[in-house]
Amino acid sequence: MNTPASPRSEDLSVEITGADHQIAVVRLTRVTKRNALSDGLIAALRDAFQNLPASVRAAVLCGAGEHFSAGLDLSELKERDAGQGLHHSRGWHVALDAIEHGPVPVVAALHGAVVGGGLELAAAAHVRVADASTFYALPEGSRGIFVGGGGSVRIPKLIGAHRMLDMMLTGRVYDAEAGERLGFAQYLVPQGQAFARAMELAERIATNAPLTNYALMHALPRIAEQPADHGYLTEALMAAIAQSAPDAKQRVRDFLAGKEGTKVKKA
Ligand code: 1HE
Repeated sequence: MNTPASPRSEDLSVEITGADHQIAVVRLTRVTKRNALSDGLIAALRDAFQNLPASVRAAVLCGAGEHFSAGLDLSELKERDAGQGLHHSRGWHVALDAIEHGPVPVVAALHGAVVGGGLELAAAAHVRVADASTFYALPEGSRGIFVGGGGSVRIPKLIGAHRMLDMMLTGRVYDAEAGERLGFAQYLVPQGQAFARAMELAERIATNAPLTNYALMHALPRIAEQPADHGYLTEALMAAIAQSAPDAKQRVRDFLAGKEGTKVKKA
């Protein structure tokens, strides 16, 4: 068995900000190692997302320095045998699941290298904003390893299995523009603006009804994997629960009363 790593809280900062403390900013701060994801940093990410304060309605995940993340800490790889490698990967699954299936939507602000395990981490977020300096790669093939942080499940959902296969076989690197076209990021912004845009989006997400956000994060991806008739039933159950929340009823009343700011506006 692997000895569980102690969380390296000095490599991660968690700041609760925004009106009513509704936004958590979770920042990788291992700048000198390009935010390479050590066991301790993965444990710190897991703890941060499993213990968000109840006031938080949305989170922004970002990296300090020139890069979002250089992926797995390769200096730790050389010490692992097969059994330890298995448990290591399972540890990543728990940490990244705390992001994808946690209590609130997560917006990732990407820049520079989004590479290997860094891309696996970004893929666990719900919305990705990339600035023009962003590049995406999966160099595992050339390092003699495999993805281990849920990337083989999440990345094909973003860009298709055939493109992921090509990236891993050939070492292909996608730039920010191609990455947005393919589906790595939903937003592409000028260099240096990913964090500000991610904060705007998180603040907007935080104004939604919490139960609807929860349904979007937890039911929508599962419905996509269900046979159609199961999906319709899950959708109907989720719709019934979401619309019966007192908060939802008030929102509809506000619109019908013509309250300021409730109309859908052209972008
Ligand atoms: C690292 C790592 C790392 C940097 N593990 N130490 N990931 C990779 O194969 C990517 C490897 N990294 C790079 O290709 C480059 O570092 C970058 C393109 C990301 C950035 O380049 P640059 O010029 O800004 O930085 P640098 O000079 O290469 O690195 C600065 C320091 O960070 C240096 O250490 P120093 O002590 O010599 O200063 C690097 O060794 C260190 N560093 N990246 C450890 N990844 C769940 S399985 C997931 C499997 C994977 O993620 S495989 C992909 C691993």
